[in-house]
Amino acid sequence: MITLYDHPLSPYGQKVKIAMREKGVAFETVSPGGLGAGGAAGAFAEANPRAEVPTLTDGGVSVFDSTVILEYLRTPIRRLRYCRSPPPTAPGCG
Ligand SMILES: N[C@@H](CCC(=O)N[C@@H](CS)C(=O)NCC(=O)O)C(=O)O
Repeated sequence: MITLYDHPLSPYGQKVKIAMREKGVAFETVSPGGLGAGGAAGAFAEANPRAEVPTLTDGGVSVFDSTVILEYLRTPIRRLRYCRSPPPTAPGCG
């Protein structure tokens, strides 16, 4: 499952959520504590040393910056991870 660290008022987060919903990518959102106040910690801070939203984690992969996240969502690496388990004929697994 993809986790998207996000804040409801972040336009960068909106951009990523729109793209994922359009692509039909399942994800959960987490609103990290301490955002913008120098108090980010835990898995969020480990995933993004800049402690900014949006930050996406996908298994052991962490991606941040909304434009880079959009690139990640359409990379062959992303498709390989998505298509690893059957059925290989799932949408986008060609
Ligand atoms: N270039 C980044 C900008 C992300 C960004 O500025 N996020 C803001 C919220 S809209 C943030 O997390 N600020 C927290 C901080 O600066 O401490 C992107 O496109 O994702």
